[in-house]
Amino acid sequence: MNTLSATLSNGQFTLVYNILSLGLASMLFTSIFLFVGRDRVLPRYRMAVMVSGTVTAIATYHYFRMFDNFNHAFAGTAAGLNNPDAYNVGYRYVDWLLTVPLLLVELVAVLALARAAQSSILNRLVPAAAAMIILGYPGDAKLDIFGIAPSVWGLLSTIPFLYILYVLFIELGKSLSKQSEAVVKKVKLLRLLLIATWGVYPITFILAMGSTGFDASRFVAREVGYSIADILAKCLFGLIIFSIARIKSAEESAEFAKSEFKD
Ligand code: RET
Repeated sequence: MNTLSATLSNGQFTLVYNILSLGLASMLFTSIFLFVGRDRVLPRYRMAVMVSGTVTAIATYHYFRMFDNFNHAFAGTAAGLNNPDAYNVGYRYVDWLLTVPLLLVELVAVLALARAAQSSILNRLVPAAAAMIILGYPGDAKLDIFGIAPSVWGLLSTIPFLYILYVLFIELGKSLSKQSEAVVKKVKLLRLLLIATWGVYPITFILAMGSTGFDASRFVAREVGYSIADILAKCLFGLIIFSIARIKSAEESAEFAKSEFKD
């Protein structure tokens, strides 16, 4: 049943193998760094750092599953044998379902907003994030639900996606006036990273759409796109959260600043 494009070349196999391996290493060691570094911020910021570490720890597990699953499905590549149907994109979606709400929690937690503002923002962001991912899954997995095309699932998923961006940029922007200049600078960097990396997911989705059957180059584009976006959206994002927590800790406690920073 496999046509030629249904077979990964050796180069394509190695590329996906390496990118999943890089993803696994990035998630694992960022988790260790964040858990070990938890005490290098004031207690009120520890939750944000712990949640960041939990996000990368959850992703470590899923990257391990994906790596294993990829090897299983494509181990016969050198001999021209593939079993693309055995590759399960569901691991990514379960990973996102757990980690995207947590990423939003860590962002809000590090700002240490008043409790009411915090829950009002999260009560809107978390359901929207869940809807975005649940609606995207049938499109990526090419499930036949009521004959709805993958592109339509993608479009439906884009509605909560745009809503999340709106809340983050407009609503959260209002709370920034209460933060110091150094923190505002970092948070703006964080938002820029967020839009740049979160934007990669729908673009990757579109690149991978197209044909109904398995297509090697689309498959490779999807795995590379999602993996790079994941490394930036989870690891780099978590490390910037850690750095914001340290700046805020130093601003709020002279004793902390003295013990952690030279000047
Ligand atoms: C999908 C389907 C197509 C439309 C859109 C999508 C958006 C996905 C996003 C995922 C973010 C994941 C993150 C994971 C890190 O842990 C589902 C691909 C808009 C934005 C940040």
